[in-house]
Amino acid sequence: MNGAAALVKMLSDYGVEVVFGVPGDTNVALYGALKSVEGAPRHVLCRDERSALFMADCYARLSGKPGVAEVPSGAGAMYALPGVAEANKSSVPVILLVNDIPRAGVGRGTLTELPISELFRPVAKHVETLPSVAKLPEIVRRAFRHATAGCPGATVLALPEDLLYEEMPEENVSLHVEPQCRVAPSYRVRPQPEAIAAAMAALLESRKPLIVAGGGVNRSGASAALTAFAERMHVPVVTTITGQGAVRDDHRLSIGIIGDNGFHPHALWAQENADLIVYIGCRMGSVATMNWQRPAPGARCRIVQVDLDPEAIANTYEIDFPISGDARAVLEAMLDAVDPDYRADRTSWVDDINARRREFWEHAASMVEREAAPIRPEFVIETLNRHLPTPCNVISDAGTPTPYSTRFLKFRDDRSRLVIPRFFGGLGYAIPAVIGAYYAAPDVRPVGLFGDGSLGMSAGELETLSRLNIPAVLIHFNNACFGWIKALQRVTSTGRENDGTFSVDFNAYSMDRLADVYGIRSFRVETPEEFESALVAAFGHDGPCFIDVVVESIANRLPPVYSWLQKTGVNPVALEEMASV
Ligand SMILES: Cc1ncc(C[n+]2csc(CCOP(=O)(O)OP(=O)(O)O)c2C)c(N)n1
Ligand SMILES: [Mg+2]
Repeated sequence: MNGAAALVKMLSDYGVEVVFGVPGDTNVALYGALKSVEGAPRHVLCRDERSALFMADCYARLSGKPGVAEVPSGAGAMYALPGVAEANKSSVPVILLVNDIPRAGVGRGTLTELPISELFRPVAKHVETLPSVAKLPEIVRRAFRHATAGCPGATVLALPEDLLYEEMPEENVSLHVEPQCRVAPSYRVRPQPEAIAAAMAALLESRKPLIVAGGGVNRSGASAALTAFAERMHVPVVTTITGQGAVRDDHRLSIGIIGDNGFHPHALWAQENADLIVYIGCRMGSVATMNWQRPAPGARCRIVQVDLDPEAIANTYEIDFPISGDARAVLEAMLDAVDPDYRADRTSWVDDINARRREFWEHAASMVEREAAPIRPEFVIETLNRHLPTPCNVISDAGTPTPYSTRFLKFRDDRSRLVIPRFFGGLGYAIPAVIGAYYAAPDVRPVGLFGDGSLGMSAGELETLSRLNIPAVLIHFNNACFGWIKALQRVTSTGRENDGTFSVDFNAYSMDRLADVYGIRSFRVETPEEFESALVAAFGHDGPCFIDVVVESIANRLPPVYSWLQKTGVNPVALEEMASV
């Protein structure tokens, strides 16, 4: 057995079902093994390494298993960087295999030579270069352990191709795998009992507590534990964008989202009026705290912060009750600590929040422009709410889809998820990501939401989608511009000529024709009725579909982005000032 075959056998024993990749001059050994080793993972041929990594990222977010990608040396490795960085910062377990140049060429100006470990060190959790074929099993195990243990993240292995051709010695080498590292988190870090006791004592005293669920809750698979804890303690839950979906949207205690992008006024009200806030799996960074203004500095509200990474605790706020541990393990420990006779009574607090929540949704429903053309983005989401199959996985890119889907998309089941790669918000994620989503959950319909700027960066993967017949429904927000940036320029412009916008416009095209080239069922939609019937047809079709929707430009009417509304003198939380919807 050569090194490549041993690698593929180990991937298979780790339960890797699919490897996303792009071939190059250095991938021949690996491809030979992927083709011939029995039980080898399926190889998904991608059209761009960026996409391969985005597929692996989304696969991992939705399956909880490490997403594996492979790329060639040099340019291929460089193109893989964005997805490694996003996965790592979002604590998503991703493993990148770089098929590197043979060792004999190192330092000799070999075509595509690049210091892989130096390139990836700042953006990955762990990077290692294979020094000899006998070390391969060990570094593969380390890669899975680093990806899944502690705070999950991205790991990169540089594999000189000559070593993958070498025979694996039989003596003193074991190809065993560590079964716990097949999923993340591989080791659930339990909290300290004293920390739980202190936080629970404060929570029992609190009359107006609130839980803020961040991305860590979804990473740790803590939805059921969170729902059970919130119900037992009668504590309302708000989420950040990456925590969305942690408690189903129609639950009485699932209030809405906080943060700049798509915030719900009633969720912010709850945050402002709480006397104790439990942040779980939330770093309390710039987005979730609106540049550290919410909670207001010096506010008289006590804070519990739960994070897997103790170094992330109290980094931006003074924390009254720090708890280090896995989100699910902490919630289970807190639930265990509740006296069986305890009866929570926070009815008036929960009622107050829900009254505001109801008022918001009634107002929003009364303001949806159902006739407008170009179509309003909120109409797109509202219509999706009525037609999405249950469950479904929705993946959204930066630009118009983000604030509108975070604010208006509603899931009424426990399994559906909204995935937004929020740490870097790189455009061009959603189209490849629906492919990763499909392999993570083949029985769940993946839906991609993205703008025309984003499409320009990932259109090549329409071929992959078609070739693999992935039954994704792609919804293209076509506004002929980098709308988000155009809007930002308008918000910040101080009366320059040409309304202050600069170098953000495209020509207008019918992009359904592009999908058509690949044999993807496509629709061009300019009116609300056309959108509604296209959605019905798309969800009725079991192959890939592309809906090209001519939407109102985000630059023409402000989206629900708190800081932008504030900058233009609109009160972001006043319902009567909601421009529309
Ligand atoms: C790779 C990358 N480059 C640049 C940006 C900055 N950026 C954020 S939103 C945006 C405009 C998005 O345009 P489009 O996809 O058409 O969506 P729209 O805002 O028009 O709805 C840009 C350029 C980014 N997020 N990612
Ligand atoms: Mg656009």
